[in-house]
Amino acid sequence: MRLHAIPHSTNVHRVQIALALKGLDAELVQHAVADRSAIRALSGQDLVPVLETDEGEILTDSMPIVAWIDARWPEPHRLYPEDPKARREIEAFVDFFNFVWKVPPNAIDAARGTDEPRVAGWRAQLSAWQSGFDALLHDRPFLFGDEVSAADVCAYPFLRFATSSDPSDDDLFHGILKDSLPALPRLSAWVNRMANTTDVRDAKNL
Ligand SMILES: N[C@@H](CCC(=O)N[C@@H](CS)C(=O)NCC(=O)O)C(=O)O
Repeated sequence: MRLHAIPHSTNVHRVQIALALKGLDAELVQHAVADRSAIRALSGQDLVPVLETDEGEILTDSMPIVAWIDARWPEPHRLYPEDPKARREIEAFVDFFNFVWKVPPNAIDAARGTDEPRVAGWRAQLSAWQSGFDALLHDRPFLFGDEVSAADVCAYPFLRFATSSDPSDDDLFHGILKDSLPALPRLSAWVNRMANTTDVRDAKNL
């Protein structure tokens, strides 16, 4: 398999984590941020991740790629549980994260320097959601239970910036996350747990 990426991509990181959890390897193909021509030629769109499977399929969009990996390699355990109720809860979390949670960081990016009251409002929203994630971790190690699930894979590449102190990471979007996400205790412990569980090395270069 070949995984197409750009440097510092949070959405690529999700796929790398899923591959690591399944004990799989994929060749990482890094593209320049400013030149998406090869990605477009391969997949018909400009965004990463793009996964080229061994059968020659071209897959786009991080969480559908994670779901594809999970269905194809269910061992050592499912990231999307087979039980329909548990699966639906995790799918709902993933939809919330992709379609709702991602709005404020992008809005902060757009409004920064021009509309500080709105920026403060978006930051307050992100901070409140941190408390909600922290509450999910009461008495359990991962967001939806005792095992890592697709919810953890979805959120970790973004929420890990709550505890990041890497001065060499000058990515603008990561800076917004660092400034906006309080490092609450259970959430910080989860970030460490995820880093150890997934064992994805060199994550800052993804
Ligand atoms: N829904 C897509 C979003 C992919 C996405 O936004 N990828 C970013 C990198 S993290 C990208 O390619 N951005 C380039 C751009 O916006 O020009 C997914 O989850 O994979």
